[in-house]
Amino acid sequence: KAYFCTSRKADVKLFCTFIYKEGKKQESSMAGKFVKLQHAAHSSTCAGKIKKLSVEGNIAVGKSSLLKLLGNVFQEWSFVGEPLKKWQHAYSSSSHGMDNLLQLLYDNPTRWSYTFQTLSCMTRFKTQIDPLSEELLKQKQPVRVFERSVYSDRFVFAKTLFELGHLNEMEWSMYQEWHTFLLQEFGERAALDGILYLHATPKKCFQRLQKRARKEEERVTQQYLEKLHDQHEDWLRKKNIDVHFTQICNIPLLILDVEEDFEDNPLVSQHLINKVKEFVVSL
Ligand code: UDP
Ligand code: DCM
Ligand code: MG
Repeated sequence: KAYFCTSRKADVKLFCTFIYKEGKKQESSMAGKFVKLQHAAHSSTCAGKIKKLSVEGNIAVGKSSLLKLLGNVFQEWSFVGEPLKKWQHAYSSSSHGMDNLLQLLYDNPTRWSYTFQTLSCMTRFKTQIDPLSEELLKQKQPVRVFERSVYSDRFVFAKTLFELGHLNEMEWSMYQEWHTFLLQEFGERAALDGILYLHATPKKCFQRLQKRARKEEERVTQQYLEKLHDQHEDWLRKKNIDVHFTQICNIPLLILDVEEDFEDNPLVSQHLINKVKEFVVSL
């Protein structure tokens, strides 16, 4: 009972000791219960269920900038940026200057798309099911905001790379199979309560991409952003792609128009903040 209200390490330890002393037979059935309780503690606190959101949108539309803006206002919320560093420095000990998977992806997409999408989705899964911190658990109404999700990994990026011929039939089938399996296994823990969809024209995203000037993205074309834009629209607005995961089918969606710069623009920023606040309260 105590465990539903807190995930403090001491409580977990007590529970485990109890399981151990009860002997082998008890151990397995209690361990099963423990795992269930542990899952419940991932999403519940004494006061209420955590609200988990992802910020979706094209490359360079302004997702990280929005997270930063929200972080300044809602300091008690938890924010999880994309694990980009892990993609730029993947397994460096085993390679010779070959550890920047983002660079490899754009240099030779047909060779590296499957590898990249495997790593990006794996790192994302890990962060999306991460247990809540003690600090977050203490809050009356905890909120966690992710930059992108395992859903956009599949329904935007992997799908696009397949349609462009960079994932072959076998790689796309394998990807879908393990992605579906992981969602079946971790579905509840990876579930989201809402999506913030940042919308701007591909032209604007391309301008922002050039302004940011990430060296790995030098080869990214506006045409590629147009394809990703259409994929977002199909998935989130038109809802005409086959998303067979119940957790994501009818998820509340807030579409934010960010064509106009919000960075360093207090009026536009305040408008976005108000909209996000209203949306989160409504969930
Ligand atoms: N940016 C901008 N105006 C905005 C929001 C973002 O000029 O209103 C710039 C930001 O400074 C960065 C680039 O656009 O140089 C891409 O933004 P971000 O990294 O936030 O995009 P993401 O890829 O995370 O969506
Ligand atoms: N990216 C990708 N596939 C994914 C997720 C991200 O190819 N499943 C790429 C797109 C961007 C970079 O990673 O080049 C990070 O995205 P952003 O700049 O939108 O934050
Ligand atoms: Mg970003």
